[in-house]
Amino acid sequence: MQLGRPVEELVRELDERGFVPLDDLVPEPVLAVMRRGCDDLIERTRRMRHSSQGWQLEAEGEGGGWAARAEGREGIPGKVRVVGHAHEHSPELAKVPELLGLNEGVVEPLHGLRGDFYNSYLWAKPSEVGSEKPWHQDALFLREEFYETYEDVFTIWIAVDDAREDNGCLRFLPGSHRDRVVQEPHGIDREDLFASPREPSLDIDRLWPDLTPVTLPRRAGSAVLFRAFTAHTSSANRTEGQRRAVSYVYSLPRRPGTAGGGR
Ligand SMILES: O=C(O)CCC(=O)C(=O)O
Repeated sequence: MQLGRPVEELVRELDERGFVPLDDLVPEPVLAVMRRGCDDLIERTRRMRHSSQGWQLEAEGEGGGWAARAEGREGIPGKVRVVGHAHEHSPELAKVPELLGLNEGVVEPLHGLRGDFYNSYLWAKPSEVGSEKPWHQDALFLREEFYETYEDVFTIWIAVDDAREDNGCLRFLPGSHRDRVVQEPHGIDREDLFASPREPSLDIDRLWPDLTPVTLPRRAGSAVLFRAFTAHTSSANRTEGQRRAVSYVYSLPRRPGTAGGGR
């Protein structure tokens, strides 16, 4: 696997900023496999009316697809926002980590140990109605017990289409990971996150007044790797094209000599 830059440089940048771009990570034949996997999952949602926890459709009205799912309202068939456990539903997306050698070629060099595969997601950001993903830290979704075995996660987010500012590329808040504090969004029940009609959303100006967000467009086949505490967001997609992406998440075992139990 070609990371394109010296590993020490990537590790330093990841430590300082909480994310690191990985340019041209995916060769065209593997990107073709990913496109097929995404298309197949999206096609299946044409027959869906309601979201489940794993398959979230976009929806009209306040709070978009997140609120509609929590309130049992109908979503828009074929306009899927996110599919969790994507590898369990798509043989194509399931084989990508192996095809790319993500664990031995990316996780191990950057963490020092291989990770444990945790989950994969299709982030479909469909045309016209693709909704904003508010500022959040993925650590919010990890339980306390996680830190007994693991110290963090690496999410490897891969653009399947060009991700631009106008169709909802990711934005990051460099340095927001440093304190390893999970910031709890207002109005959220931590024990039952998915029941809340309000999607977790952080007020980054109040929480991190000294940090400045950066917007990170990615060409199809390029990726970004980020940590669990790194605050990030993506804006809405009002364009006529979709902005598909797939993320592969690895839990990072504690390295020898680092403290166990809790963050
Ligand atoms: O792709 C997106 O729009 C959001 C991705 C995201 O928030 C994540 O991978 O945690």
